[in-house]
Amino acid sequence: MFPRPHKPAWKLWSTPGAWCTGADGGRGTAMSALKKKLQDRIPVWRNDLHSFIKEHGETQIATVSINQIYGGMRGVRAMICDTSEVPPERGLLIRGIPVAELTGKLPEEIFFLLCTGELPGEHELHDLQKELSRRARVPQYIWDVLMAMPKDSHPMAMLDTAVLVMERESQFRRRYDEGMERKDYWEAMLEDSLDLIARLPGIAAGIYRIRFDKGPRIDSRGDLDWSANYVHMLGFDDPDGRFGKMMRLYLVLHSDHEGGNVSAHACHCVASALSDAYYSVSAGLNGLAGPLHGLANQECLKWVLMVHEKFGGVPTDAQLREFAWDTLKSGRVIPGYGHAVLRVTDPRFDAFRAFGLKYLPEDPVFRIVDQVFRIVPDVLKEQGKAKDPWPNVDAGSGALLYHFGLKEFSYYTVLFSVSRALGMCAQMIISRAFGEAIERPKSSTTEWLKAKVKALSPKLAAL
Ligand code: FAM
Repeated sequence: MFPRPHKPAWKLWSTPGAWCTGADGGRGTAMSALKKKLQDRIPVWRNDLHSFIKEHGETQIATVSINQIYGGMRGVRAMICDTSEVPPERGLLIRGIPVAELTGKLPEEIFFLLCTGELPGEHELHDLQKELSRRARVPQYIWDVLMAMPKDSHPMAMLDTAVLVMERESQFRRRYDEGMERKDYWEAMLEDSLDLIARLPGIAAGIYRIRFDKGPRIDSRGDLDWSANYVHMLGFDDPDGRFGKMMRLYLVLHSDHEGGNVSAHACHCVASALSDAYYSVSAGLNGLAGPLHGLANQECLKWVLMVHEKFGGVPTDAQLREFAWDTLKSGRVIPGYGHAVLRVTDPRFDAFRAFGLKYLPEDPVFRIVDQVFRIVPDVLKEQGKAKDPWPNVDAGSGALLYHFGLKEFSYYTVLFSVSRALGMCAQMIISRAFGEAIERPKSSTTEWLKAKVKALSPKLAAL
């Protein structure tokens, strides 16, 4: 089948309602509660969007400076993400709810919220858990591929490979090839997303056990929720349930962080070419593996442990201040601090810190994390470079994982990935439902920019 020309779907909504038929294409197949909710919501969203774009499509909402072009497009409002937003002075809101109010929820509940804008009711949650459990089995071919990888492969490279190798199972690609109608794209994306999300804990836990010689893989259990199953398959003893609680919190807090961060944006960009969920999430994971993004959590713990080792425990405030300055003077960043968008302490850091204060206040590594929080913002302010001197999500999570015995730093970004897949998938489902266009911003050469500036400035033109 030849690819069809891709017009943004809203341009095709000339007949309101044309995109509003049942998402199961009238086939009347059994439908999950999540799919049913989306099927109810999507026509409403589409009609609303159609009227909005029709009425205001030409309204200018932003301009772009040369600083922004060379500065990683910071602050340029040029994409849509309805699942979550990050106001610089408040931090993460998931569908308008501050993340601090969601810390007692299950990751599955967050996924439902990200997709639909509502937390699931009891029946809807149970139904989603059943869906995930039904799809959780990891096929043998994935293990064969992972086992064939070099022993020193980074766990992120292993996770990414596993995601990519599953592409052969994509329902979106199969149905696209069969001529699926555009109004049904979101439904196929939902199917792929559920398959992927269901399998990720098993795959990620398997990677942990293979990569770090932890013994045979552990099968999932039908009676456990998504995150409890992950903990079970990692193979940790958790007699008092604290590790399980921490992992649930971890998987909630990392789930989404609006659309412009590297992983979400890479995923969105690739998905906009109608690449399926496996290709797109794989692209997002490659971005998450970078040290300025998802890898910062491993870097951060390394830094804290260096402090611990150098001073033989918790240092004095003066020693820590000096250590922080030494890091800056050597041209390195202090990992876990600063943010491209946030201008306050990340509420996700606050949530981890609250957990640490409650469950492991005497742990020396956690005490250093807490001390860094008291000392480093002032050091960064004094240095005067970082626009945000406050801790981000990565500043505290590693110390908690370390406390519970998960000491293999290079695995930490895999945990982040399992959680972030929830947001990436939810964003792709919504973007397919909205029929968003293929991304294709215009780039400029530096010569073009210089000529433009000259033309705009009469004084420069006269030179
Ligand atoms: N330590 C030292 N310098 C820092 C810094 C930090 N923690 N944060 C920012 N700066 C520097 C930055 O390198 C830049 O220096 P140059 O002008 O010499 O290039 C200057 O301050 C201005 O940067 P900014 O505008 O405040 O930050 P950016 O938006 O360019 O970058 C981050 C944002 C997150 C990449 C940056 O703060 C950083 O490198 N932090 C440390 C790594 C980290 O924790 N990353 C995780 C981010 C997290 F949210 C995630 O994605 N998981």
